[in-house]
Amino acid sequence: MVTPDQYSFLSRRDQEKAAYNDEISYSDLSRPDNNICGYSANGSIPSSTKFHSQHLSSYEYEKPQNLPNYSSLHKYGYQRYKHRRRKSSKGDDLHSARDDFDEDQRKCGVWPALFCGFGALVAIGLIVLLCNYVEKKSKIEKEEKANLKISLIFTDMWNDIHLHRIAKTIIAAQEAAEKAEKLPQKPSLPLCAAIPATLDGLTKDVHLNIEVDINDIIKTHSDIQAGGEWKPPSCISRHRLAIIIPYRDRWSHLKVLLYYLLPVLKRQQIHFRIFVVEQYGNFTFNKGRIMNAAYREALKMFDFHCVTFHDVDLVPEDDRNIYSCGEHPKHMSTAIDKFNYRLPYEGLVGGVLTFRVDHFQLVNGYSNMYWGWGGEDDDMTYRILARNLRVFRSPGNIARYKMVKHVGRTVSSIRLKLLRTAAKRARLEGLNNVPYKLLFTHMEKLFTHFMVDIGKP
Ligand code: NGS
Repeated sequence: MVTPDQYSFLSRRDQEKAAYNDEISYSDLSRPDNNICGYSANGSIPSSTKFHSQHLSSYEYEKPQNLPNYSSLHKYGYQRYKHRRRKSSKGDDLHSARDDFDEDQRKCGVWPALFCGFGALVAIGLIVLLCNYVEKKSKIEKEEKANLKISLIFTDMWNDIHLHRIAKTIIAAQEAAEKAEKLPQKPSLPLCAAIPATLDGLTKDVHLNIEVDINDIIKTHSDIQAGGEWKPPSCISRHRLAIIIPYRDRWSHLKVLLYYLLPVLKRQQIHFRIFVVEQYGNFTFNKGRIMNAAYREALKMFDFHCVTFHDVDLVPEDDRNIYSCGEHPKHMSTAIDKFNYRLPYEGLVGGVLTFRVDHFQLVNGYSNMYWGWGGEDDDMTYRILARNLRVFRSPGNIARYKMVKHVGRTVSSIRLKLLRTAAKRARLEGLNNVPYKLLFTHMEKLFTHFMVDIGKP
């Protein structure tokens, strides 16, 4: 026999078997199955069942009568065939428990079924909706992911390109910086003093008859660059000067000049370059033309702002006479030994004359018309004055020169006549239309040598 407690622990099938085999001790069954309506999941008893259980406590359970075979029992469930006979407290038989049970089933069985069916439909509907929602969402997510992936690809590509450019710029900058670091960094030099402390002043040691070896001069001035350029190593010069020396067959004079002039220029801390311009051929000398030609050629080779036209036969004696240019053209050979260190006449600018570049161009250079000795320097005086410039003269006590004696110069026969029209011709002929042909340029150790063909008179 199975007690009700044991019965409750049996599986549904075993419970049905026990019931079928009549192995339940009904007398010990104090309370009925409270799951009559089948929807008391949490142990709470539906109102109709509660009512029954209250009454069932006093019920007498009877052995089931006329039980169907096990298969039909299994099919319809034990509860539907459990016969109960209810007795009132007064002992009256009211009606069979089966009637109650059937009534309960009518009350409880239809609505739950409908409710369950409706619930199932709702659940199925919800599931279908949920599935659609999930499916759509996953589809959207997939598309979004795909789009995102594409956009990310393009973004990555763009970033790559952009970053590549930035990286290239950075690398180039780094390389430039590294390169700049590797280059020797020259410390910025101070400006040279206006009156250098290296000046010696007047020297009595100028000797024009000395024998000078050009190689000795070159050795002494090995710091002069080929072409005759030099600048002070310890300061930035205040003056970039081109010295133009008109030349013909005066090699001995030139050597003496270089011998004395180069140390003077260095002590004066001038950034200079020396140009020796030679007239080609044996035609009469025209100093004006070759000086104009040399000026034009020198401008192509050296960035200068002062230019000195220097006779080859004049040697400086005093380094305080600075080879610089200023507000007016400067006549530097004021005092020549030949003239007892006095100016022979007021308008003389011959010998050594320094111009600012713009001044020389303003006066249109030298006249091209003076063939032979004399007159071209006096013509320049007129040009300077015609342009409202004055001639600045270095003081005679420092503007001292010695002149090498020379003979055999061809004198210009028309020089005085030309001088009458000097001011008028200044704009018409000169630097602007000097006829010449540069035959060669030699970069000598101590100077640049121009050979020019200026034609003939
Ligand atoms: C003048 C010349 C100048 C010359 C000066 C000094 O007479 O060209 O002597 O010459 N003027 C004329 O002939 C018109 S010097 O003795 O220094 O050779 O510069």
